[in-house]
Amino acid sequence: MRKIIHIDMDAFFAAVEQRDNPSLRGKPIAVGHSGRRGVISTASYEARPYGVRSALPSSVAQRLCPELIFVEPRFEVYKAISEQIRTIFRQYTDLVEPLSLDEAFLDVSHHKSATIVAQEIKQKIFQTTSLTASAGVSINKMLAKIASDYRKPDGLFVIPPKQIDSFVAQLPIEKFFGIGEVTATKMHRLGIRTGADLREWSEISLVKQFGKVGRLYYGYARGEDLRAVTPNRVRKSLGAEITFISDVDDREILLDELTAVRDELWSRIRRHEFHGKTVVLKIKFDDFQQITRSKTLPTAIEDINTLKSISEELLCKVEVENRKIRLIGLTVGNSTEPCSECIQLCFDFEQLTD
Ligand code: TTP
Ligand code: MG
Repeated sequence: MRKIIHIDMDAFFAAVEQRDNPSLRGKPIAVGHSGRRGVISTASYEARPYGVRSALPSSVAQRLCPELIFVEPRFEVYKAISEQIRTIFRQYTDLVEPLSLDEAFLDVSHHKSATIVAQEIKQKIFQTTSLTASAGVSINKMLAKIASDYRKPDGLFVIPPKQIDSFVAQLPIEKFFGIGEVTATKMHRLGIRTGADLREWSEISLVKQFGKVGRLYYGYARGEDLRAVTPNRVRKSLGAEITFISDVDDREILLDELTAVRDELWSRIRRHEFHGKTVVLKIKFDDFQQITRSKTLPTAIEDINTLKSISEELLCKVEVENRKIRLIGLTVGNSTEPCSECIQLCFDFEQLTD
């Protein structure tokens, strides 16, 4: 049996704004543009009793809650925090499936207690970001997602296997993950209001009413969801590169630069515990012509000396004499495809040759 956690930050954008501006704390705020055509991204918990919520036009929100304070979104800040929480998730499992900036599924089946992991993650998120998150714990994604919503904000709710049947039976169908407003309305029309009602329906009749997805609903009514937690980013390669402030035409200097790129790449490889067999050297000339040279080993590169000798060997294969070079890059991957995720090193040429 799997152990799945769903984590979701509370009033995410709004909580961040209240964190960073104490004068907004305890007040009804909406993150979004206040203009006539503006739409709200989210609202603080103080604004929600007025009916102010995500995706509402700003003008409507203002009418519902006259003292509502509008705050412009700061996406870079939300993205940075999202990265911070994902780093915490990865301390517990590789199987992290982010659904958006502020929520993710985690498969922690290899841990003894998913509940303790969820508690620890909530604590770490708070220590690191001063923000609260809610967590749901159960045996599959659907139940974990419902559970995280159940005790918001700052909640932790566990649906243990023995309680699944009774929990699902009393659950209003609009609370099921994946049943949106349109489906819920249709179900209401059919007299399906709770999990128990849904359970009365055979698989074939649900498919007749709702199409293929009816099969999923049939499982939902029984607390079943076989979907795996799938990390959506499969890293195919890691790379580093330098664009020179002024073009380089000296092999010795180029070798120095290659060393700097290689050291940066190696630290990334270690950080990501990446195992690649193919090294690709990329060189861009001053006329923007770009060439690559690559070598594939029978096994993954596990030490920096191998990376060093291969990268220098590849550089020897490039005719650089009498040509000006503006960029040098190295990638390690599993295939010979060029790097999709190279990073630009932020130091300039003069500093490197000191
Ligand atoms: P949610 O997790 O749906 O909402 P929330 O975190 O604000 O509140 P809750 O405590 O109920 O989880 O979405 C996360 C963020 O995504 C939210 O803060 C703002 C953004 N968002 C939008 O920009 N538009 C939308 O329609 C929704 C639903 C969210
Ligand atoms: Mg949220």
